[in-house]
Amino acid sequence: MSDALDIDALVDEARSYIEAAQSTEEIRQMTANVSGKKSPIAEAHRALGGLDPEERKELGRRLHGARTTIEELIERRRAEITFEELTREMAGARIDLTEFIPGAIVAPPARGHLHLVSQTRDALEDVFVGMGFEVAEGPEIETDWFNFGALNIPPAHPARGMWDTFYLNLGSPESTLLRTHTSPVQIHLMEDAVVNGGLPIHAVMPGRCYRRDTPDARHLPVFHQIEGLVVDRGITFADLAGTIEVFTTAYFGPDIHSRLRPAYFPFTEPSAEFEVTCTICHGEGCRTCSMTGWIELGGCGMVDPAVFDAVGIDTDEWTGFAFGFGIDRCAQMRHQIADMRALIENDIRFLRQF
Ligand code: FA5
Repeated sequence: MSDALDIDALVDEARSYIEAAQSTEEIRQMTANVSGKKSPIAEAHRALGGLDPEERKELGRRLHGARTTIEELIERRRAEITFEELTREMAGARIDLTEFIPGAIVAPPARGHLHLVSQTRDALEDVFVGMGFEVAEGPEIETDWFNFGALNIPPAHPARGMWDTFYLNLGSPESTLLRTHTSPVQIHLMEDAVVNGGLPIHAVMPGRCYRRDTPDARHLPVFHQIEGLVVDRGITFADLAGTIEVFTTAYFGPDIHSRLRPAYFPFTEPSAEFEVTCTICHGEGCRTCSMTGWIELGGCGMVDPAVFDAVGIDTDEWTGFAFGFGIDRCAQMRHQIADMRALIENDIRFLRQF
């Protein structure tokens, strides 16, 4: 008992029991065996009583050290086992939803795709980029000047009635509004070109527009237009008509043609309405095109000199044309959608067809 090796062997034996324990229950049993009342260390303590005082003091100190070591080993193993058991329990508690959905493992979740209007905007941009146009964008919140004034529509001009406007702070000195068309982006581009020497301009400008229009089969209060602007030397109406026709056949296919009909816009002179063959009846006449065989897509014309004056472009040197048409209307025509409101109803059965 007084041999130091006995105490080391006692600790080693306890250690091997402690390390062998694999569960909370085994830890409980093992603790009783290696440090309980009937454990070898407890017996060694009891045997101290028969020793002389000096020997008892020395051996008592070493036995106390051995007990501390054993208790530390037990606590460390207990912590390890608690962690292992918790980890196992948490893994078991995770709900595997695929168990409840037959075929879920073999059928991955369906992937979404771009909305038809976004796809149409991208396709339109591609056609115009192929024709040599650049793509630009402008703000959706505009001042009165960009949406109307610079476009030759002064305050109280009767033409303002063409665009029923959502004003944001009507009556303030610099009133702001939600743009009613993409034409104000023309003004941004031309002002920028004048300041930074950016003429000539060949650009298209897609974007969202807002009007207090009552929704119906052909109108939404929030819709999309794509604007076109060319400012160069020697530009004529023939360039405009040719551009519209090339675009029409490139986007809608060789059977669909365009025609221009006289119209009025304050920012173009002369102005025209741009129509394409009705894709539903291929020009024969149907309910959608009111038996005319044609569908209106947008407006166009030669840039009015008053607009060039507003932005400071020299009308002796430069001429230009502009057009603006509905992206939603293009999607409607290309995919023969009877009612435009379907585009914003978010019915997944409709949307996933495109
Ligand atoms: C304009 O907005 C002019 N800025 C177009 C323009 C540009 C003319 C450059 C000349 C030069 P208009 O209000 O007609 O014009 O609208 C053009 C097209 O936008 C319409 O033909 C239609 O395709 C689409 N559009 C207009 N309002 C709506 C609406 N509420 N919902 C869906 N599409 C609309």
